[in-house]
Amino acid sequence: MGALDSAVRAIASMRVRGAGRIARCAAEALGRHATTLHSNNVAAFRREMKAAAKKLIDARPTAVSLSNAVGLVMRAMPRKGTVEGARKAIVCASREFCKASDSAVEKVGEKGAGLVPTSGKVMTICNSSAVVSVLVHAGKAGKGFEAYACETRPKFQGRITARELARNGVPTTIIVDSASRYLFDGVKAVFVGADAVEWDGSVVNKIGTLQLAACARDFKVPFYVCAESYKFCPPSQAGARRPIEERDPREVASIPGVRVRNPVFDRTPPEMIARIITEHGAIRPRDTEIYVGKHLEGL
Ligand code: RI2
Repeated sequence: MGALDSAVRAIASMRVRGAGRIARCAAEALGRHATTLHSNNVAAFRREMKAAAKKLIDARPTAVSLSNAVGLVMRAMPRKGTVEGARKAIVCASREFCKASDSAVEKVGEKGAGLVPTSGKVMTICNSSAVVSVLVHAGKAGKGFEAYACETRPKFQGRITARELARNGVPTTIIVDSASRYLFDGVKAVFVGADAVEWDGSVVNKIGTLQLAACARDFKVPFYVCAESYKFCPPSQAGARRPIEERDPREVASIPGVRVRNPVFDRTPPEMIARIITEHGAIRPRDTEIYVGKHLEGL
């Protein structure tokens, strides 16, 4: 199997997962794919690259980071000139995206650490590298909070979070998702990642996120979303909602005669979100359109 198809398969099967990681995996795959093409001219090269881009975007439907990453790499490709020139442009844009993405995760960590409480519990769900970055930065800065990681059925990505935090010295407790409300007493803030931030500041993230937002609202504690700029829906998607992926029911259960549903994301409305922490600083959800206009122009 070629590098492109193996990346598509890794993303679709969730062997590579997390909105940032799938974005970087797709960008890298485009770079590698460009080096394998033997197109006779730029038009043919562009056609083949476009087909590859579509395959990658179709691998998972919800995380807008995937189509943004692909879009950012593809727009570097010239319409004219030599195949070599076009190839170089793609390889270079692919590297640039991955470098900028790694640095954005780091910056979200630095900017978000200041919002982490100095004591009490901080709750999170799933595995977000942006959230882990925030909590690890806060832990290193000497904040004495304790992280509560929801295990995140059905794929248990919360266990990855728990391992990553513990490895970095953050005191961490793992709980089943349904224990989150019972154990919410003492939670001072919730931090979650994002697969997509829509034009109005609504956030699409791992299923169960909305329940944590409701707990945060009821207990009057801030609910923070950690999202690099490429998790925001581009201006071309203003007014549109991201499709919510429903995966194979067998990930949840197989019971004869019983229908199983497996939606893997939910949508938290802007009024339940205190701030969205980006690599450019923390913004209010209602300022999403302004932010997108500044940082995702042309996508
Ligand atoms: P980072 C994940 O989706 C989770 O929903 C997580 O919050 C989000 O991506 C962002 O992750 P999945 O791929 O980019 O596990 O912050 O379905 O790592």
